[in-house]
Amino acid sequence: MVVPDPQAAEALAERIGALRRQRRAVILAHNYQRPEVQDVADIVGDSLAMAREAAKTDAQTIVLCGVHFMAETAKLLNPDRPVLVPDPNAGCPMADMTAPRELAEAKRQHPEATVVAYVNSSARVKAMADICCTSANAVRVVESIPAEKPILFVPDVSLGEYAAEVTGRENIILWPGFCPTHHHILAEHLQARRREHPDAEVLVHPECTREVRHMADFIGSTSQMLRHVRESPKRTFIIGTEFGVCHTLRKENPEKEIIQVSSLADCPDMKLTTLQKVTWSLEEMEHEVHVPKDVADDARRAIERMLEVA
Ligand code: CIZ
Ligand code: SF4
Repeated sequence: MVVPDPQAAEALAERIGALRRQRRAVILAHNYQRPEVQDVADIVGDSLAMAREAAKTDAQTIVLCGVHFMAETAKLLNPDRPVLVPDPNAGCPMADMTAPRELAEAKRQHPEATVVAYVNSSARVKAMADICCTSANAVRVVESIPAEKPILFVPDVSLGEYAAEVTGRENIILWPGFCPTHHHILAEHLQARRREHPDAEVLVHPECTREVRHMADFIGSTSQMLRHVRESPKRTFIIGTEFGVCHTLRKENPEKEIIQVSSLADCPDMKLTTLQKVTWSLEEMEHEVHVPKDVADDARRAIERMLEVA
């Protein structure tokens, strides 16, 4: 990761502040963004929180610091305003593991299945799903589907497997997608951190492998981890997710010790967004994200169904 020069970062942050006022923009940053990008954002959160909070603002432009599917989600919930991404190359390898044509084929093979799409999927895939879910509500979404109905869960095998474990559902067909960053977190990393901090509580994301999940004290999304650390009486926490979230955890809990599980828990796509690119994005009003209207209408319906049940 490029370490920013603090003076240059300060000058860029000031320039971003001036451009934000001039453009009447709101800046959203995902919990996995670089610390200095989180610090210039108006809203820091998970993908759904960012999209929903943006909808409440009267900003004319939305700048989304995250990856492509998050910008699409922000566009789905804010169809009348431009949504800009500072780096159009920032994608999500897991979202790319379900191509619409592959899903169409799987739906033909399982015509009776309810398709659940994790938000980490393209708008086209969401549009082909019956309902979406996030890592915070996957269990509730699965529980909302009648027990006799098979479920085709895309794209994350780990989140789908986790929801199956918690609900006891056996009729979930899992897609073989995964997050390379979360699968870089190994059982031996957790063991090593636990030896160093025997009193710590271990929190992991449901995108982690089953072996890692089974070693944790708490399994949850980034928003759930943030709440858990805020409310827990413990003093030390080992964090098993992309390490960007450690920035907010430390800011919110200065008296607590936040331990990153492994330096490998780094999402290169998330780190493509830099302060310089946020500045350019506001200067040039680029790169605008578009979702075709027919796709957007169907994808929004799948998100709205999720919001009704979870
Ligand atoms: O929904 C999100 O933003 C993701 C991808 C993870 C999380 O746990 O917040
Ligand atoms: Fe995708 Fe994993 Fe990066 Fe999240 S951390 S954007 S799931 S590759």
